[in-house]
Amino acid sequence: MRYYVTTPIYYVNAEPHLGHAYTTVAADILARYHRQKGDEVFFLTGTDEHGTKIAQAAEARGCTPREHVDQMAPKFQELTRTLDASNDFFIRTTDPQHEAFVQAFVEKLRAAGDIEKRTYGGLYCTQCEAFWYERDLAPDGTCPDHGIKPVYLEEENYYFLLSRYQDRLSAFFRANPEWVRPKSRYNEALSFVEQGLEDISISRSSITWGVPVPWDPEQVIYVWVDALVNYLSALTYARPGEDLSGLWPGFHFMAKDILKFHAVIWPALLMSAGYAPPAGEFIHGYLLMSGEKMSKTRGNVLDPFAVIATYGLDPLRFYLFREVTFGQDGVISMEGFEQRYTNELANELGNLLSRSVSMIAKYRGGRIPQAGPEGEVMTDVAAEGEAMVRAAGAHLDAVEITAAIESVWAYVRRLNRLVEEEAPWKLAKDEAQAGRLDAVLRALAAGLRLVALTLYPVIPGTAVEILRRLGQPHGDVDLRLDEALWDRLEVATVEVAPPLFPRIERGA
Ligand code: ME8
Repeated sequence: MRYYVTTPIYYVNAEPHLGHAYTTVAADILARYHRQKGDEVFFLTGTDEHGTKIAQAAEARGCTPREHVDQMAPKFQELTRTLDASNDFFIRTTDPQHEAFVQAFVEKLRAAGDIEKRTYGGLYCTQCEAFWYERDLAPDGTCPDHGIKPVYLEEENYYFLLSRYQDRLSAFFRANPEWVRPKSRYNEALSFVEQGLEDISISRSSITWGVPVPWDPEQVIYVWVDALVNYLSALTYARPGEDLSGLWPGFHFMAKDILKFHAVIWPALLMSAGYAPPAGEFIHGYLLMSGEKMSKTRGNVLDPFAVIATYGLDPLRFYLFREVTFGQDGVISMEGFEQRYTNELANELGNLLSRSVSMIAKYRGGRIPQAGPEGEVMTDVAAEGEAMVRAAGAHLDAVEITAAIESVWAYVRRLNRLVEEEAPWKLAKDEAQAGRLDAVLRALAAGLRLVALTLYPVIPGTAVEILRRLGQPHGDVDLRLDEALWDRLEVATVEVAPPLFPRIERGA
């Protein structure tokens, strides 16, 4: 199976923030999961560098757009690395190969007879890089996404005849009821299509920071067309000498702010240019801080670099997907983060590993016991562990990241109960119970190994560390899900080491 997965390409008008980190980690979780299944995965992320919004940001900083994007793009690349995202390529829309591809793409729209020159005037929000109808604005006339007033803009531009695609889009939606998820977003996009589509301007004459329209270099291509096309262009030059076009169609992740572009305009552009529509799209909700969407324009952003520097990467990756049901909006806070860090990561998972490893060290000289006849008493724990692996997988197949984590966590708690119920420290005092103690210690190691393999997509560093401390192989092939069987536990020597999640030092 092929799995081509993308994030939005982020605007480089300001610093990267936690909202960007969120989508990148979501796509990374799915990319890692599909690699564990043995799929051929290609994971793309990148930056959106043209358009008015970027040109204005550059002007405000007193530099040229080129200087601006060359300073900002590396910060987004650094975020990708800091998040340990396993992306196969990072695209910048100022890459010359991308620009050439965009020009060829709009030529295809023109060859299909879908481009016309017209004059249009309307209210334009630079932050959205989109026109708004007055009826869709907030009562005070501001853009509902950014809280600022759009400005009137009138230009003679090239139009893409989106209205022509209404029937084909409706038919595509009806034939593929799951192509946009969750369902509420599918319904929203479909109703947008069925309300009647208007043609859209796909060029700008008032700005110069963009890809020139090939047949009229006085105009530049509308930044959204330029941006969407990245999902195709990247495949032509991500691996020099290799054409990856066969990976299309891809699966897109994004938040609901850019649903219409991806679920309505993008498939129509693809149809016009002769490509298949996307394989699917998952539209997640907003991370909210104190009840408001976290956004650069509103200035209420959390700096992912700072959180990671203080607490480490995996606690952040875990918290975002544990706390906020993936697909819904959710409030995040530092207090909530610290609570989950302490209660779940440090106490439930971290302690389970420390206890298990130190009991194996203390009672069995650090060697995981062989499977013996008393192993029978652990059949329930074994069956539940393998069922947990399947349940988490089914959730990830359905892009239910939060539910997948919940399946694993119920099992982490199950293993903690096992320790309490069996009280290995008591078994250790009775020579007659030696077989049972072997079985319990072995079960803890086997269970933790399954936990590590299933949590790997979400907290890869921690998962590999758990396997390492249990003396288990942890190379790419060892992480494959077909290895996630109870009996694959190797008899190995464990390593006693400091807590996985150290206590948070206040005021440090
Ligand atoms: O829209 N909660 O770029 P952008 C959750 N360049 N996700 C959030 C978020 C929040 N508070 N804030 C941002 C653009 N995001 C275009 C995309 S794609 C061809 C072009 C994430 O920098 C989320 O994925 O404004 C959202 O869709 C994206 O960042 C918007 O990033």
